[in-house]
Amino acid sequence: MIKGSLKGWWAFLVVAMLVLAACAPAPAAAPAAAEPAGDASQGDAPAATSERCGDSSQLSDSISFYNWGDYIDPDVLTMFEEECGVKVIYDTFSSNEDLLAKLQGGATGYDLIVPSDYMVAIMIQLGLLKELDHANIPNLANINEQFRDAPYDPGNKYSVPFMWGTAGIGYDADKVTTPPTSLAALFDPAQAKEYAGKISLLNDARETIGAALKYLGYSVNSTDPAQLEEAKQVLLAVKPYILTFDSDTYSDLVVSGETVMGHGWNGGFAVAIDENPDRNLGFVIPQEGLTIFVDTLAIPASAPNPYTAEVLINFLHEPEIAAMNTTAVLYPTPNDAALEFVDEAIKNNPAIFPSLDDLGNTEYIHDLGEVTQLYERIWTEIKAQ
Ligand code: N2P
Repeated sequence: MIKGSLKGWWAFLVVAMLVLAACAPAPAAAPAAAEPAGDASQGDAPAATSERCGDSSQLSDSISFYNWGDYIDPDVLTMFEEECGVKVIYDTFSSNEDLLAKLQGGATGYDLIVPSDYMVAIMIQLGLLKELDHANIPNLANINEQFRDAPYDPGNKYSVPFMWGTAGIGYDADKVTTPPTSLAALFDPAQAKEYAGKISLLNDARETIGAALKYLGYSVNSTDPAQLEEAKQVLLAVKPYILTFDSDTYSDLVVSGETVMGHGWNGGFAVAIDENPDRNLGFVIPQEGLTIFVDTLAIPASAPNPYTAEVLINFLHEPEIAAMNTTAVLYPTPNDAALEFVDEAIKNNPAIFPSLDDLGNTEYIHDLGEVTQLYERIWTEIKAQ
């Protein structure tokens, strides 16, 4: 268990982002492609852009960035807009599957997206990503070797790691009898019943079925139909005690007292812990282990402004910029050069920067090919019940 003690002005910005995200209407379609449709909009680009902006004559007027919620320091986007003269059209999604559905549904306006590891593999196979020109992304060299050249994208041909993290359980220690250490807190009906209506689970087929599989002692990547059926039964048995399946506000729910514990990702809870130093909030990776992820910056094959997207990827991996982001969203950056600009209190907080040596039971989600459909079917059944 960890407790937060960090304080920061950025907390306000994160809350503001949450409020904005909550108020924003769900976009019916991808934002319109920037005008003109081509990448270059010579003449319009401001005369003086910083050296962090690449070749200004090739920059588009705007760029459409589709990211997870609460996953950027808004100041970074403003800096990019002001420094490079490119307007950022920013929108958010809540799961890899939603992102995929958006692209498969024919959305063509996005220039920069943030798929996780396994989703990169899926999108490469489907031809949905554009090969990156590494010459435009020299800051790739700042990425820790452990996160480069991963099996989901050998050679980082299509993706650059953005942030990484783990799933776990966040909780209010003043409202639970004992702080959770095991997935049994969520999935043993006898235990979950004690907090009936005060528990949330991620709204994410692979994460949540994966968590139930982990509780049962199986892999989050199980392809065994019998194990998957067992996981489904686990989820159905506790569903009456689940307030909501939610991937965006799980930590707010604990803060507001609507839940006492929730399944979520580390940074979301780390921000809540940090913003509420007077509360007894905690986050734990359960003893059974759970998921670890690397979310990446990638460019859709259909992107109208791929050059500008590469420039933004590179900008996001300037050491100071990556440090700003990690400090705001409290997910660990894979950018080694950024670490000297990150507070010791953040770097040494194991809930924010888990020790990579200490994650033995955690697993990356893998692309399971056709078995994915079985997960989707089970997920639909669980949600429908
Ligand atoms: C940020 C979401 C983290 C993404 N709110 C998990 N892959």
